[in-house]
Amino acid sequence: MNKGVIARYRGRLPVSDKTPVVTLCEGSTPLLRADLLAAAVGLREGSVYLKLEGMNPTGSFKDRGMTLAVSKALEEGSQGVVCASTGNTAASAAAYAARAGLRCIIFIPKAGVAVGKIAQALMHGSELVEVRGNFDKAMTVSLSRAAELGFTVVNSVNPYRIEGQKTAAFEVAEDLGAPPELLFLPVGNAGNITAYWKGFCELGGRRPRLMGYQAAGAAPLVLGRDVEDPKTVASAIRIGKPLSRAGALAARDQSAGLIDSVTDAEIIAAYRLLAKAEGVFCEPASAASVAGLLKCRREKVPLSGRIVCVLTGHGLKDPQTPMRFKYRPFKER
Ligand code: AN7
Repeated sequence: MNKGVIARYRGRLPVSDKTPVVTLCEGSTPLLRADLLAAAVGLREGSVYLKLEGMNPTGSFKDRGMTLAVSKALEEGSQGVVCASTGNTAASAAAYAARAGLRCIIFIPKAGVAVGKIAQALMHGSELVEVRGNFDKAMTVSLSRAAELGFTVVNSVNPYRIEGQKTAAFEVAEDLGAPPELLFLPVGNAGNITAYWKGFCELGGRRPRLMGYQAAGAAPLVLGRDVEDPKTVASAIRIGKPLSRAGALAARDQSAGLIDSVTDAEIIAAYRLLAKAEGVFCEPASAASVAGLLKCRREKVPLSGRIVCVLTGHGLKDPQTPMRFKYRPFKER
């Protein structure tokens, strides 16, 4: 039975017998073979896999880090948690705080958070503050309010978030029997790429090249400078000043990987391909990983060995984006 990532990886996480474990049985997510995608990039069957992080309890990878961050906040006697979020961190913090009996205060950008994530934050009883401006503004406001309140910040500046999220690397390596050659993932605040790298390093042995993808209109790590007004259809990664910049660049350089960008059109094409060809509905930001893989193919980047694309969040988080497209009506044939 899956009892959550703290139970599964207790020996590799900063917890003790005294840590009250707040879990929703996150982690142990599927690693799905994607043979049609493999064919689309010219590889043989069994070489491309999708890590379905949308199968976590609140529908995103954030739950791995949140179980640890909220458990430690409770252990340390915190009265509440605070975060800024493009939505998924908010939904996850709200759920784990509810379970822990802690207050949860959330700062979100006024425009552009997917509706499913707001529904989750509200249902779990968090106190939602809409900040005029983008995520980066919400982050600034959130940090100063948290300090005033004396509450725990559960953004990925909280080291327990990264500790929890590194468990995804352990699972991928266990499921494949070894780490993959290449691991593709979307990059926003860059906590996740930092966490995967930490996880693979702790495992020892051969480490994958980490291939991180930002949206072209929100690509500070590709441009090498902050983006004042980030723009992309992938609202989860609409971030101009990533918190874990240093971790991301270290992961890129030490793994001989790269951090590149994909356009909104490339993200949407991958998003639709995954749903239609593989039967996997992820949210737009998540499809940036697969858009990155397809871009590598187009640009003739050598692809070999086993490849994992991380799909960070579930498609139902954002039920509005699919309504923009045209669909084929029923026809006799
Ligand atoms: C689906 O919830 O930043 O590079 O505030 O929701 O670790 O930031 C979400 C980020 C990728 C990027 N995919 O991960 C937030 C938030 C999805 C996401 C990312 C996010 P990081």
